[in-house]
Amino acid sequence: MRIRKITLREIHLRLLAPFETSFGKSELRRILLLDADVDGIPGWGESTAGETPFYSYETVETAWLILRDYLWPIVRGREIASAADVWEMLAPVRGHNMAKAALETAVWDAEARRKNVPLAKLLGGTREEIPCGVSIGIQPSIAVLTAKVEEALAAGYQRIKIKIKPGYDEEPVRALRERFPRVRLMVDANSAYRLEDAPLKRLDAFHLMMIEQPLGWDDIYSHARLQRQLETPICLDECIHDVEHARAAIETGACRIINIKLGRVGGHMPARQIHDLCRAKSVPVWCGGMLESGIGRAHNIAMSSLENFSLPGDVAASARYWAEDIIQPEVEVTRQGTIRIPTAPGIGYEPRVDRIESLTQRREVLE
Ligand code: OSB
Ligand code: MG
Repeated sequence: MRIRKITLREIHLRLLAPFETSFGKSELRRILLLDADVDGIPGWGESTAGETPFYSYETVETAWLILRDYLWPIVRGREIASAADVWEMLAPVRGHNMAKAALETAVWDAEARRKNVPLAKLLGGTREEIPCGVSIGIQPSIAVLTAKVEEALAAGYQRIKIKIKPGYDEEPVRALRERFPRVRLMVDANSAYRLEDAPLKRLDAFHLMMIEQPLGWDDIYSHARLQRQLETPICLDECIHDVEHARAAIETGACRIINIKLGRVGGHMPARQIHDLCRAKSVPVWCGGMLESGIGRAHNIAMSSLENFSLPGDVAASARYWAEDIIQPEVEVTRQGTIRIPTAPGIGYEPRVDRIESLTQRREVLE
């Protein structure tokens, strides 16, 4: 197959509520969408690059530039045997995984549509539904936080993750543990701590499922030192950009769980490599979220159908984020806190092209 054309689009989507982490607050999402024309068949992808370079060095601007000036020229006019080959083709560009993922995942969608199979099946997924959790941002008070947790549990979500930062850690965790003694609870620090910070060790008292990415975004070594001092498993997010990072983290004991994000690792192929390595090492994985629109969310759901995605991920219902999503149907979560893998071809949800057009702030067509 050949990619005849790609369209880059920036859409703006306002979150229902601001999402606050240790690195900042997000309200209006700027989202880079990519749609590819693969021999006349459309494929859709989303770059999860943020508005700011505070989670990773990539932003909407860098992803756009790398796609236009470096990734598109690599694939333009080339015969591609399978979406599985795109990742290797893009390897000459170092890093910029979120830009790569937008393109790579779009080709997977197109290939699945062409073969008339759900993307989950094409990827080798075995699950019919996936377990879901929620990620709850930093809240103005413990009372508000508790109410948000209550609401998510009432909706059926299987685990609760809260964001923490220095000064907002032990207290909210203690409050939630007292109120919900048996709930599956975890925290995500987004690299806000240093190895010597005492609050991390104090979190061992609360039987958390895991502590996600407490230390430096590129510092596997310090996580290995920290994990030796903690009972609670460490889960790495920011540190894992490819399968060799995952290997280094597992072999040095820097984590016992890995969060896989399509954007951070560069697409479905590298995600599957990490998934397979983790399975071989008996390390469970789960799918992280980046406040995606329905397109990125649909790709997350397809990826999460792989066997070793055994822990509830951060992939939640569209209605937790948006007044109206850009896919049809929207992503819904069952009373049991699961999402059923769609059975329609490709990502399994239809992009609402008219709505996407009306949200588009800028566009560039590359032929
Ligand atoms: O670290 O998992 C993270 C959102 C933006 C950037 C980083 C992270 C997150 C989340 C949100 O936790 C997960 C979601 O999409 O609900
Ligand atoms: Mg995280």
